[in-house]
Amino acid sequence: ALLELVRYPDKRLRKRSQEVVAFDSALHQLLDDMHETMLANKGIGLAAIQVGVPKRVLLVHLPREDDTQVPEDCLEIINPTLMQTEGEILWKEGCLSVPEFYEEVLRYANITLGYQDRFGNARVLQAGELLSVAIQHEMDHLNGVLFVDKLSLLKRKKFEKEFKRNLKSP
Ligand code: QAP
Ligand code: CO
Repeated sequence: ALLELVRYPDKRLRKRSQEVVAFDSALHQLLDDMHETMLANKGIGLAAIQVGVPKRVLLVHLPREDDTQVPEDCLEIINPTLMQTEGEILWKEGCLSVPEFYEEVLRYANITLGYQDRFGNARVLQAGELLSVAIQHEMDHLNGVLFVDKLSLLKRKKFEKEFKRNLKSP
């Protein structure tokens, strides 16, 4: 089913999400509904709290060279932990919970990630570039952090200004 997106400045986006302990059919349904919701909104990444569920669950589904999103490419990441990081990279980010705003954020260039899949199996993933950035962005959601929190003071002011303007004339 299609779920409703939680948007800034909703307080739920500031919650710390809880570890998943049950890898059951309810979790699988959540993952499937999150995927449907992400694709319907033209997203490439989504954390569970963005649909109002405070669990440490995220999806990253990057498009291929021809810009299509192929179902088997979707990464389902549960209870992630950063095991290793390397370098820095500036990437222009957006977020389904902060529509129509895009700005550059400083991230680790390469990461090694430990996580669990939908069945609770432990996995390790190495990522660079966009995949690395997307995972870091979604992991921040699990701790109640948004990409706009990571902007320089000047760019944060620009965001606040645009947000207030959009409130008046959406
Ligand atoms: C997070 O972001 C991300 O404003 C995923 O109007 C960001 O899917 C990963 C979106 C940057 C890697 C790099 C945003 C869709 C989607 C919007 C998204 C919008 C429609 C954002
Ligand atoms: Co986001």
